[in-house]
Amino acid sequence: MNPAPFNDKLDALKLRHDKLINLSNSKDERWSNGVFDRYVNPVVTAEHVPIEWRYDLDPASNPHLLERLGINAAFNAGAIEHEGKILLCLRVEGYDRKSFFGMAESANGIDHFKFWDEPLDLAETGNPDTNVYDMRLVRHEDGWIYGTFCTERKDPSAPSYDTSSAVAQCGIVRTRDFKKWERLPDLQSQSSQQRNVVVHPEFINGKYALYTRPQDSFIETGKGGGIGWALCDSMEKAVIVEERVVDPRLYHTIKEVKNGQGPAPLKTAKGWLHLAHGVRNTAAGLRYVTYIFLTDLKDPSKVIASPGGYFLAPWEEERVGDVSNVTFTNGWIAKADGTVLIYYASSDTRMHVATSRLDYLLDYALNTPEDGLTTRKSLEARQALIRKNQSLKSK
Ligand code: M1P
Repeated sequence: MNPAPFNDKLDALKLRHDKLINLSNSKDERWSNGVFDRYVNPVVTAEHVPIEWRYDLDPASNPHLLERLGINAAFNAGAIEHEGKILLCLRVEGYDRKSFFGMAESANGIDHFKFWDEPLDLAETGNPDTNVYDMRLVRHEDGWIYGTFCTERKDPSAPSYDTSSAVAQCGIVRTRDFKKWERLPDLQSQSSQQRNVVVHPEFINGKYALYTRPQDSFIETGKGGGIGWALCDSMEKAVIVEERVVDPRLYHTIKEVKNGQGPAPLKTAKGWLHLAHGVRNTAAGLRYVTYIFLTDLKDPSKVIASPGGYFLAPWEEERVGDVSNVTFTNGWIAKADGTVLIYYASSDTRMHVATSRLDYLLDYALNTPEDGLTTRKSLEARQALIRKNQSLKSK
């Protein structure tokens, strides 16, 4: 059998890719909790990545049209609305395990996401990043759009036989137009490990405010952990001297092992609405779910509502992937009409969208009972609900 000619193979490859980009999305009718809608298709996958990023398309150097630089996954995207378009800044991971950032855009935020021609050209600081991931994009009132992300490097204090210990810190970029990006010095804090650092969109007492996640080691939280809060004078040389945990991890909750701020909070009439991830351990490994909480409008470090349990967790096929049983979010967008687009990745593999409304999310935040922390309290909350419904029937 003769192999197909180069041009036939290329046409087939392009057709397949175009078909995927042009695939329309629709609400998944299997899901219904009233709080948010899920969608049938993921919004971005590894297969959405342009073929020019993966194949050498020159018949002279690649006559068999073999893939040269494969893409393993596209996930954990920051999100922002810009000039009427929905932009995602994705963690694109090659077969070599290294991630980089790729911008993809869509008119409606639900389907037809298309990557820009080239990945984000991230500059290095004097200390090269071994890996970068999980960008949070924030339009700050100072006029810049900040991107904070995790920069990971080998732990210099690890013994020579230890080839996996790493130090995670917060890298910072800023842009005004998403074309020119300026890399700023990494955040300096007292914590030896920082991931999930997010800039608050407004000044607090004239200072920049950051959500942090101090940890003692790369995987283990140690004595640290929880969503932290810190102020700093400048983003051009961001230094925080004091970090305070404002949303701690707690025994026998969905954030027992660790947690982290998702995207920047959304401003509502009743407070700042936060989306975060919480992690617990199981016999099958860590389970990552997302949760919501509300903080005070004037003092965003003060939690004023804390609905118990998870908001969105791995469901059906989302449960399986490179790191199974994970939902992770670092992007959401509140549109002018009240719609909220919630971007979440499943199992460190692909990106999804869920849609809700700001008033629904506030209702959820204010009216979902808190985790009572004991089975008795939890039972009492459910009994109260059942009895209330029974009394409605007898009226
Ligand atoms: O594998 C699940 C997630 O693990 C890390 O999140 P956290 O810092 O909260 O532990 C990150 O590596 C994240 O990218 C990943 O999705």
